[in-house]
Amino acid sequence: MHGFSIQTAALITTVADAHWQIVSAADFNSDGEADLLWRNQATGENVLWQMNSFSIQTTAAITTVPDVNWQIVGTADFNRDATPDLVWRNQATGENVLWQMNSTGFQRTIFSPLYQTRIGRLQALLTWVVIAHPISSGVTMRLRKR
Ligand SMILES: [Ca+2]
Ligand SMILES: [Ca+2]
Repeated sequence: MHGFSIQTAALITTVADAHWQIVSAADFNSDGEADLLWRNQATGENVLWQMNSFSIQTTAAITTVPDVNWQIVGTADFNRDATPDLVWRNQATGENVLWQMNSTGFQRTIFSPLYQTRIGRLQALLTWVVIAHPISSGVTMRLRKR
């Protein structure tokens, strides 16, 4: 590595079921610590681990999306409310959906999609990937061929 070195490494909780995959690491509750978003590739369940450095602070289930063709392909704050939002892409149909996320409650934070907006149907362009780009007035998206 050039200019980078590992400062600390620590084991976090083992998840034996390999269907669970980490699909995003972002600070979903704005406490300055990155959190881990998991998606089960078999059941479509989605779970957020709110992290405190290397330990799990709390876990919260968010809306299950049973159709596993839907995959989270991007995480960025699209509406500038300091909460990361989720970009979903259906690998079978090419549909793309943005979930603007919010957190409510004080001690027990609940994450849910605020609303869903269909952001484009690109059935013929399944080989394209979505890239989020921060710009001065917010975040825009563009597609790049794989
Ligand atoms: Ca956090
Ligand atoms: Ca947001």
